[in-house]
Amino acid sequence: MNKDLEFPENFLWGAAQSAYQTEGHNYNNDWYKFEQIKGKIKNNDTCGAACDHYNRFDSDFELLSNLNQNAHRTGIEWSRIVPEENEVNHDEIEHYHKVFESLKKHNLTSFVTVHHFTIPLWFEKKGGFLKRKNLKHFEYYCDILAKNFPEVEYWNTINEPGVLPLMGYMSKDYPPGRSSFLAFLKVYNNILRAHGIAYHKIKEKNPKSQVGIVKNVPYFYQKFYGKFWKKRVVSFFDNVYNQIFFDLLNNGRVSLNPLIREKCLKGTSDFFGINYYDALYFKFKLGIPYGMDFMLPEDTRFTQMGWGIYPRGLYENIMRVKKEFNGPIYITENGIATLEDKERQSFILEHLLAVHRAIKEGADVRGFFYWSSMDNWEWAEGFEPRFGLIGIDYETQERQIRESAKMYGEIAKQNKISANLLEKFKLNA
Ligand code: IFM
Repeated sequence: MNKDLEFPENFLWGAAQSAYQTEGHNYNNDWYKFEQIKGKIKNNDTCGAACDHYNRFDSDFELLSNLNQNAHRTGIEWSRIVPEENEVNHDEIEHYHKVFESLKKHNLTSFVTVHHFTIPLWFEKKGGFLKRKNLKHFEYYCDILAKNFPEVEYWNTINEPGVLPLMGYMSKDYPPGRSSFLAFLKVYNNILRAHGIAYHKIKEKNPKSQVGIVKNVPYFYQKFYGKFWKKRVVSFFDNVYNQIFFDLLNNGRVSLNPLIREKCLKGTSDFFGINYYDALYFKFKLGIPYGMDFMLPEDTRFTQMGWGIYPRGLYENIMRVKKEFNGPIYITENGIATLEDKERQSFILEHLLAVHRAIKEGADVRGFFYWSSMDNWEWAEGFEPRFGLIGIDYETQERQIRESAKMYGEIAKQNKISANLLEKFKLNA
């Protein structure tokens, strides 16, 4: 028999998005350039006007607030604020002031991301994050944000620090489309340093803002690996991709990566943001790992992205962060790309159950942000995947409130998942 599942008082219920994926009309960064190359993006889509959120942010926030959300995660586009080296665009600073005012007006607690994959073209020309000496330009950008936006309540430094190095410098799926292990390592290291820079710059000017890292924590599914050797391999990759962040925040050094030993990274997160989507497993031939897949047990359901749905991984990840990181946790992204909104509703409920279980077992989770507030630009996958609580018609820019948005809004309003809802979806806590 199900009971209502209450969430802690003052729990933040929101949705997440990034600047580039929703704003539209961004023509001065590496992604814009990358999209113009035929074959790089699915269906040769280009981001263009995206959701035209740049012009519609106020009415979009009104929709989210009417859906009972009380927090919102968005981002700032670096190439708007610093369009050329050492040049600040004050009109764009004004624009983002209006964005944050609008969040406030709609009672949405602000979570703002400093860096979410895109870099200005001038920064790319200088070698981007590949060159350590370029970090001074990132510092300049952070300084401008810190000086100009004291109204932001929560800052996210770098969105998913491992993704740009991996997708841009190993798998070639993101700009600059390279494949070099050495470049990957350098960029990874510099992005971790950039996280430290953003943290210190913002705290120096706004000691009261809460600043934290947002890390995608894929769950490396272990069940298939009976053999000692395979287990070691999986845990090695888990260390490289996940564990190093805890070492970094706890000790300012990364044992697996001797290049990173910087005291200034110690303690640089007031909270830990978890992005969670899926579980992965390694494929082995003759004991040698040769690839990764999303497939899990036979009854696994898949998303439009081909990702296997595994809510338990979110629970496991929260419990791991609880053990390794001493501070509040926010689920800064969790969501599904699907054309079936019923599937989105189940996904949300199943993952919220996982969050609730972790809270019940002592995890200090203070908020949940569904990815994404609205359908948007899904990088190399273009516009095909539909992640949104709000559907977008890209021809007309019409917004369509999905049933999942209303269901999520009811949960947010009541600050609980009702027993009736669980029954309706045949779920047990
Ligand atoms: O759309 C992305 C987002 O930019 C970062 N996290 C994962 C999302 C879904 O792929």
